[in-house]
Amino acid sequence: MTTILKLGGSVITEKDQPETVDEATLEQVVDAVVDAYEPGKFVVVHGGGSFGHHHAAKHGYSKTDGTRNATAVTDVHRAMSVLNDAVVDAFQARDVAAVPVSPLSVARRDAAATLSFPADGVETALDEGFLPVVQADPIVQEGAGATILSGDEIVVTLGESLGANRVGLCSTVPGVLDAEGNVIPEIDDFDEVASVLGESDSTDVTGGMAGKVQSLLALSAPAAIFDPAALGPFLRGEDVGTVVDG
Ligand code: IP8
Repeated sequence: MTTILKLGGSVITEKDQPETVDEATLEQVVDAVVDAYEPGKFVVVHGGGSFGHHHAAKHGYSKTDGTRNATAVTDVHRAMSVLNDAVVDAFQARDVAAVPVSPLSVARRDAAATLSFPADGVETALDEGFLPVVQADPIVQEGAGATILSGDEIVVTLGESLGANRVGLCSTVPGVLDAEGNVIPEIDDFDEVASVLGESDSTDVTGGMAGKVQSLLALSAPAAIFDPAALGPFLRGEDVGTVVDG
């Protein structure tokens, strides 16, 4: 049983303060993972929050619009690596053998924007008892320079290649909300919820909740979107938040 958990950038950073970790929430979510942790069975992915998105926005590139400016690539990558260090260090401080994984060195999109992210390094890391902590990152794209690879896309591609049984996205909201603000328990069709999937509330170059749901509908395994309060129950096997099952 392999679990892939994405820690949303908005959860573990102060999204409106550039390059600031939300230390209290990071500690809280790492504690919840450590309580359920089994070596070789978990992959953690994290998004950009205030470390990645504002650099990407400043340089004018995104998941779909590329750049050939090398500084644009390194500005985002280095900021994301600082955040990755904070997550890895939080796990190591709890005696979990967390190691960093950076897609920039191995992933690419082809000219049709189809993603390829070889997972053999992550698989070997799992077999060796490590906890891979994978950062959202810029990656190269044929014909476009570099584009942003979101944590949601990483969850989907690794979820497929590792045959993950449980996929969770820990977000700042308790799930996908309907027009009245209630959590939608299950989504299996994007068109049914398109009208309520609003814009993200901060600078977000990868599509906010709509992008999240679209990515997750492409995944074979069901994926849950929930907030930090539901992380412990999710890891204990309970149904929480919104389940996206394409
Ligand atoms: O926060 C994009 O990942 P997300 C992060 O998962 C960057 O959408 C590098 C801007």
